[in-house]
Amino acid sequence: MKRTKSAEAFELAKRLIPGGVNSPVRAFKSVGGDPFFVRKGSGARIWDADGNEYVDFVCSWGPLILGHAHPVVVEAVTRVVSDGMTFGIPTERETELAGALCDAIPSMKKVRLCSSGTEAAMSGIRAARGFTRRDLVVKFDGCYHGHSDGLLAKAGSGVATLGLPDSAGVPASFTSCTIVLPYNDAGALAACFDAHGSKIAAVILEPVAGNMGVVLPERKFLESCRELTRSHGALLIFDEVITGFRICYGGVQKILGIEPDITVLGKIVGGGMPLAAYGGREDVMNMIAPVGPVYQAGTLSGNPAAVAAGIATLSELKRPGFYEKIETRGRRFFEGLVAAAKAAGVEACGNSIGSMGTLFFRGGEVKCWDDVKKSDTSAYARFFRKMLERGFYFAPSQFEAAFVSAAHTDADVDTTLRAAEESFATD
Ligand code: HOZ
Repeated sequence: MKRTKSAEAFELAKRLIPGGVNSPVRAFKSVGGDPFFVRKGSGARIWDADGNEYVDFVCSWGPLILGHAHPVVVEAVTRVVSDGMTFGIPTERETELAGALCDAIPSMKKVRLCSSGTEAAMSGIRAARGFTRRDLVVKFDGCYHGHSDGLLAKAGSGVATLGLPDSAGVPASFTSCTIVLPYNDAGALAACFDAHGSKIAAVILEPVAGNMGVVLPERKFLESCRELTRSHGALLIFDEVITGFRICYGGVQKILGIEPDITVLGKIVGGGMPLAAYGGREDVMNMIAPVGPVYQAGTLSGNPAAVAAGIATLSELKRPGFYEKIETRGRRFFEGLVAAAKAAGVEACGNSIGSMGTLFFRGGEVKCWDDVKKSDTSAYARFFRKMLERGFYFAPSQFEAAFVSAAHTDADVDTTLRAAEESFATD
């Protein structure tokens, strides 16, 4: 595959943009080589600056559950932007989207729209601290809740990919209120509450982790999160930026049967535009200004184009059988990847739920970051490069999820699995 135009674009970008990318996860640092530059997307496919075509399993890191440039979403956005791109004044559609989110997620009685998952998670925590009048926040190793200062402690996603324990530029005092525990470890959480229970404002977690690769929660762990927060007067925050509307219409909390006090949303709810949200209990959300004293704001919050994309996307997700279909395809895809690896004698295991999953290059089971980090990242890098050469784009990191969209067909799954078999056979 020739990528000369991408190479030129990258050289130019590097002169003007740190690392040539506007988010570190876009660099191919851990898989070798340089990123390609994309020009166009349609359905399950993207095309780079040199005209190479790829089947896309990154889907912009999760938002594109309908695939690229879905006509209903494009039409909705086009219609809205011709009437004005931003007002900084309330619009009726914001209430419509808020209503759709609260209807879909029963634990969400009120919701505030903002522009990014980072902002939503940061603001959800601020609401919890304001409500409880406590400072400590518990997060879990390998979970990623955006790049706000206090949450850049043992974070997943690009932080894990680059092997950073935390981030320079964050004063130690900012993370001194963050306690990091192992995911799926109910005992460690109980011990933490024994020691600091009266000072903990919130426990925040991805109820299904997607930012260290996909890691599924154990029932007992989730129940402990709920019971311990409740009994100690702390709040439970589910970061459903990835899982919201990914596994079912609403949060994965619906399937898990556990209700948090606050839910953080992003990605799919913005239909590919910059939109995120946090919401939950009415008494907690009434802490937010202008009703209460917790300040959070944004010029582009509830942006008309982003709201239109979100509403259009949710309306498509409501179609009967949408999730059943995508789940069946996802299962076949992720089980097929693991089977292909094993058949070729490659040590691998997989975690998946619905249309999101990760193939880990290690045997055994993966239940927490300590398990994830024992994966053979060089083997993942070889897999990534071989698949890319064949026209299949996976995340450029072992520590991320792959996504199947409604635009991926059974034939896409078949050709990808055949390419994976070839890649493993030549490893
Ligand atoms: N949650 C995304 C990847 N796990 C973040 C994407 C980004 O940082 O650009």
